[in-house]
Parts: sequence; structure tokens; C-alpha cells
Amino acid sequence: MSDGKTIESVMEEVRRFPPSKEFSEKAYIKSMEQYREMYRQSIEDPEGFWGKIASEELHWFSKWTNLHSWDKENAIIKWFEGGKLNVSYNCLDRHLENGRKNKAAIIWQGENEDEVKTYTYQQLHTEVCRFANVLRSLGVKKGDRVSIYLPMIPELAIAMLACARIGAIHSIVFGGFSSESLKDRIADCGSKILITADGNHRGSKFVPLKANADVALEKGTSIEKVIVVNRAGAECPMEPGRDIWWHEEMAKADRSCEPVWCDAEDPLFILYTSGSTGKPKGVVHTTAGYLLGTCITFKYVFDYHENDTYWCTADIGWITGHSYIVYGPLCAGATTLMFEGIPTYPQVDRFWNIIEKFKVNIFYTAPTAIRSLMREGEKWPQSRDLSSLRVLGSVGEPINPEAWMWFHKYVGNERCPIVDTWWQTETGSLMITPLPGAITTKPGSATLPFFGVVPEVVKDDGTKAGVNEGGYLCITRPWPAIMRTVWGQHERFKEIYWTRFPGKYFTGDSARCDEDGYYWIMGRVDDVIKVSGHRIGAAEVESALVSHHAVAEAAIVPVPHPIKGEAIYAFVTLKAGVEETDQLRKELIAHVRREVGPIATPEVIQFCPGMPKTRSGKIMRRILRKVATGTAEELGDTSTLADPGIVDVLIQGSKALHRK
Ligand code: 7RM
Repeated sequence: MSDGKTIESVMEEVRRFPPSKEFSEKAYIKSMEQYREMYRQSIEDPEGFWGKIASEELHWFSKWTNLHSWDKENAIIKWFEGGKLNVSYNCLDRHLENGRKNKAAIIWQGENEDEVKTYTYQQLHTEVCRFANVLRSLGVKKGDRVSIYLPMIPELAIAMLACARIGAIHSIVFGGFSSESLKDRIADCGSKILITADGNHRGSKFVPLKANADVALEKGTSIEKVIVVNRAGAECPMEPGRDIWWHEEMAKADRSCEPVWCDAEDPLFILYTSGSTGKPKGVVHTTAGYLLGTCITFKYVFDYHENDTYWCTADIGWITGHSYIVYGPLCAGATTLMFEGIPTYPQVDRFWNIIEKFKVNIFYTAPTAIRSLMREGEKWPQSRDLSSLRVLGSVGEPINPEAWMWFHKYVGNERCPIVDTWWQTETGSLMITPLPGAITTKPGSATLPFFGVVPEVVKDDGTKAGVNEGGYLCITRPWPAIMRTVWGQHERFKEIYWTRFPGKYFTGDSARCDEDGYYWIMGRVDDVIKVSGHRIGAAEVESALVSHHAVAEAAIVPVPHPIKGEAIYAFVTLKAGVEETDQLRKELIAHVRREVGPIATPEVIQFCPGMPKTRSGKIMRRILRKVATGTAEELGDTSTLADPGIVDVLIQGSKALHRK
């Protein structure tokens, strides 16, 4: 791949799972013909297609004047220009008058079994209005940034919707990130408010969020006020004048708050994500296109019907939680379940327990979770009543057919369609995905494009790849929920996504398209590693390693891992005179956890005297990948290496580690 050859594709999967007649009859999209017809219209007449859906699915304060524009040269994308709306109004207020006032909007299951809170649409509306007033009282205005560093508690969803209500832009930082990461993300967007919690329990561990936040704020930042949720009742020093309690402010706040009518293209949020180079980039999503995209995919792909209970197990700190715990479901008027805990606590049947307890109908999770629960055996799902389930979903990485079949058999009882949804932080909404009542699935394939999405697999030279020929996955034109820019760095947006194959959005993934037009995602072609579905940039982990005083140079590569999908394998060259010890290995691991966060913990650290480099000094990751995975026999051409001798040293070093 990195040397320009085509991507070999070896997977062959012959099983087919057509939708059942009973399912299709009740589904929104009932047949392949209907899918094809709607898809055709979405491509040939986007104005008609999206105009109709936007009028039906969203409330507009005033209608758009120009449905869509795309300035290709400058990568400026607009949808519903001239339209005005408010996201929190769409997710809350309008449901108060359409019969959903007393319907559960959010059912929250805390980590402890007996901790459950249910918010009806009315109750959620009230909380959101009150918190919007708290933000206002602190001087937050439309366009201001608000950073959020919270565990999976209802206050997180309330804070998001409150920002949306007053047109403030939220930037959520996943609770598994370190102080350093939080600090960088605050600095990049210049937020003046931080919302956090004293801390939270995850299984047997305690995550001291407020203490982390204090470290992030140590050296002077743009943050003026820190709002702290009392989640754990933990010891929590409050800085006078800066830190205030959520519950105290809420008690003073008024229950009504008029929404601010935003422009369709006003930013809704920033979410930082990792790429191949440098610091994480602030992916910017805007108001109307994003909301419409998440709402309509939610409805059609999960086939949500009025009384369904829907559960997505992601963390809201990632895009999946933004789009498919909060915005998509609430805009569609759904009941969305939010779970604070982890799949294995107090025991490995927690997911099945929750499905049984709330009679969950639609269950959306990640391959890594499926694999880890699969390892515990089918007796766990079999000992629970999972008969409420109707649709299963998967996201985050390719799902291996073995995990797919287990999910199908033991969770779905061979009855539930599985939607394997391919999409990205950048795409905002689902892109390549089955429609459960229409599209026959093949285990391991994300199947066909959603309405308005035109994928293309291209070769190195930009020409279209043939049937079953691996290549780079591009999307040839914008769709409503596509990101609009990188916060403060529009040039980077152009450079990263629109330059490699001019005029096309480049996803960073490799894929093939089979004889039926089905897409098979093969993995990343850049230096992004998906550890348990979490997206981690090689550059960030490397720069963390190099910031340690003992390290001269570092390179990390992904290695396959039975549960996590991919794990991090680090090659580290120490400074002259530093001894290679196990103690130092441990120290480096702790250092990465501190700098980036526990999710970026390297699985293996291999010390090496040097890196395989080209004569121009570029590290050849292709070689490191092969060494790390023990497939160095297939190294291929190493003649461009400055010092070909290094390869043997690396191979020996890797073997020695494996013997340990
Ligand atoms: C939603 C999310 C995006 C990357 C993407 C892929 C990989 C996600 C699938 C998948 C195969 C899938 N956003 N990916 N879903 N690969 N099949 N169904 O994960 O920004 O964090 O990551 O994840 O490589 O480019 S993300």
C-alpha cells in the first residue's frame, strides 16, 4: 500500500442474510426496489429528495433559500443556507406538542444496578432550559465555545442541548483522555467554560476528572469558570471565584429559556479527532445538515418505531455518542438509553442484563465489545431474555465474520438483522450501511451507500478500482452531515481530505467493492490505529514517548489483537547511555497514559538501536508493521533503506520479546 501497489484483498464470505418478510413489511424501507428508487432520486435530484425530508423531519423557524452549494476549489460546503432553526428546539420543544411530552427521552442506567433515572421529554426540556440559563448567567453567548469533560451521566446530554439552545459550540473531551489532552483541546478552541465532574467509578477504578481538569488548567488558559457536577461525592477542591457546583447554579436558574434561532450553517459542535499528523484536529459540524443527517439515518437504518427502546453503548465523548445517543434519537423523538458503566461490571452479562431489564429493541454496539463478551461464552446471553431485540448494529471497525455470526446467533437469536454501519467523525452520520428491511447482509460487509452518498474506490493514480480490487475509499460529493472545516484551520481541511484525490473526499480507509456493489472496509491507510474502536493517532503517542527524557526516537504501529481489534506496538530508541530495562518499559507506558490517556496504552514496547529509514530520513512504517506482526519474511523491497542491516536487528529484538 505505502509503496503504491494495489491493496490485496483476500477475504471471501459467501453467507447471505436477506431480511425476513415480517420485518420488511413493517420497516420504513421495505425492499431493495424501494431502496434503489430512493437512492436514485437522492443522487439525481438532491434538491427534491433532501428538501422533502428536511421539511418533514425538522422544525424550521424560517425556511432555507439555497438547498446546497459546494465550492470545490475552496472546499466550502453549505446545506440549507438561509434557513434558521434550533437544535434543542428540534430535539425537545416540538415533541412537547406532538404527543411525546410524557414519553421517556432518556433512560439513564448508572453503573450501579439500582441507579436509574428517567427523563421525559418535558423533564429533559426543563433541565436543558435551566442549564442554558446557567450558561447565559455566566456570560456565554452564541458562538462561544464550551468544553465538556464528563462521564456518561445525564448532565452530559443536558449540557450539550443547553449549548445548542443558546447557539454555543460544545467541545466534548472523552473522559478517558488525560489532562494534557484536555489542555490542548481547550487551548485550540479557546473555550471559556469547562464542565466537569468530581469523578466517576468505572468498574473497580476511580477516574478523578476534576483533579485531571485542575492539572489541565494549571498554567493559565482561556477558561473563566469551571462547573462541577457532584457525581461521586468525592473529595474535590474548589477554586474560589473559578469553580462552581452544577447543582447550586441549577437551583437558582429559571425554567424557561427561549431558543436562539441559528443559521443552518452555524457550528453546532467541535469534536477533536486523530489523524496521521500532528495534533488532533477540531472537526466542526454545523446545525441543519448534521441534525438532518443523524435524524434520518437513525430512523431508517435502525428502523426506529414509536415505542421502541433504543440503546447505543458508545460513550458520548466519541462521535457515535453525539450522533446516535443524543442528536439523532432525540430529534426523531425516540427513547434513548444511556449507560454509565462497562460491559463486564459487576459481571460479564451486564449488557444482556440491561437489554432484559429495559426490553431493549434496538441495540448498537462495537465489534470489540462483541468479541470480549463472546470470549465469556454464550451461556451469558442465553441466560437472559433477549427476545425484545429487533435490530442489532455494529460500528467502529470492521466486524470479523466470526463475531458477526456470534452476534447474530446468540444475541439476535437468528432473528434480528445486523446493520454494520461504516462512517467517521468527519462524516457525522452513517454512510455505508444496510437498511434492515431492504438490504441482504453479508457478514463483514457494511453493504451499500445510504441515500445521497456516492462512494468510489480508487487506485493510487486516482482511477477507479475494478470489482473486488482493493483501493482508497473516497466519497465523490458532499452529503448533509459532512464536517465543514477543521476549527481555525480551513487549509488543513482542504489538505487532509480534498487534495489526495482532487475534488473527492478521501476517507483514509481502504476498501473494495464486490460484484454486487457491496463495500468491504479493509482498514486505515494512514497512521490511525483503532484500539477497541477508539481512534488514536500514531503521531500523538509517538510525541508522548519522545517527550520522555530517556527517549530519542519512537514509532508506533498497529498489531492485530483478538479483543481490541488493533493494539499499539511501540518501537523506541533510547538516548545514548540509557539502559534498556523492564522498569523503563513500565515507566514509558505510565508516561503515555499520563500524556494521552489510558486508551493509548502501548501493548508492547520494543527497544531498538535505530529505525528503518529511507535515505531521506523517513521511517518506513511498512517494515515496522511487518516486524511487529512477525511477518518480516514478506518484507519486500528494502533497497531504499539507508541501513538495511537494521531490519535483522529489529526482527531479532521482536523474537526475543515474544520469547519473554
Ligand atoms: C464511527 C467511528 C472512523 C474509522 C473509519 C474506519 C473505522 C468505523 C466501521 C469502520 C469498518 C465499520 N468514527 N470504522 N466503522 N471500519 N466497518 N462499520 O468509528 O472517527 O472514530 O473512526 O473507524 O476506519 O475510518 S471514528
